[in-house]
Amino acid sequence: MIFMAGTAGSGKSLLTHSMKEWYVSRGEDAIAVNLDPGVVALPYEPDVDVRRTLDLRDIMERYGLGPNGALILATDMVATQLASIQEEVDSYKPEYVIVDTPGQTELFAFRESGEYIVRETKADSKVLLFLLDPLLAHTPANFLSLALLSASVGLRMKVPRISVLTKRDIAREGVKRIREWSKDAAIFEDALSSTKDSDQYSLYSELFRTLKKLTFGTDLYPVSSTTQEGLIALIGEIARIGRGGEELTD
Ligand SMILES: Nc1nc2c(ncn2[C@@H]2O[C@H](COP(=O)(O)OP(=O)(O)OP(=O)(O)O)[C@@H](O)[C@H]2O)c(=O)[nH]1
Ligand SMILES: [Mg+2]
Repeated sequence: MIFMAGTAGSGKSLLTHSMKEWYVSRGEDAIAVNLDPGVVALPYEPDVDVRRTLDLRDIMERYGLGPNGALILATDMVATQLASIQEEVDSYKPEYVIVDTPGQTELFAFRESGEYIVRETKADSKVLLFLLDPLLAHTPANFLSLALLSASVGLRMKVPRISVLTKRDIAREGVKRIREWSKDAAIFEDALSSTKDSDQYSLYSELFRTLKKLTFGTDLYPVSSTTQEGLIALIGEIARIGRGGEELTD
């Protein structure tokens, strides 16, 4: 089971679409699950969709809530429906379940309900993809903020996490730079020293070095959901985690 997490607009829904297409085109049974009760349009046809039982407008009226309050309540209500969602998922007998989560990642990642869903769903293996938008992570300080968010989501969810750089087709230079920063603290610090954030140099570099320890050496996987570049490497890593971390031997 593959959970998508990441800031609003980072590419969760399009990657859900692209990965499902990839698996299905290779004859694998894959389904897409939408856990976002507030989404209006999706780039894929969800096989399981919480919007079939949770109507945001109805929740707003019934509980006298505004759109944000209703979205929080609806996201929490998803957890109460986990048994029926699981039943629906299982009825497909899928090999891969790709789970798209609410746009505002804190609704899923920082509330008890999100943790509960990830913990209590039954699957042979689980992995969380944390999507980083290179257009947002374009300065060392922004990259650090997103990497911190990725690490804290990983700590909370307690399942293997892969950090994914999305939109590589439209941010090639940015993706290259970010990968260099992520691999080498000295390159990150060098880039940081020439930005307006350099007054926070020692704090940022200390955070960055702590983060490198926290992420346990996980690499950043650059992908494009539009051209499918990088998808094979990402899917290979998901498969490796699914096998319990073994390397392919042939
Ligand atoms: N060129 C390009 N555009 C992308 C890629 N991934 C996502 N996008 C675009 O980025 C925008 C946001 O993508 P979504 O998949 O909706 O992102 P999301 O994280 O699901 O967003 P919310 O659920 O609304 O927070 C859309 O306009 C996508 O078409 C990519 O790999 N390449
Ligand atoms: Mg989305």
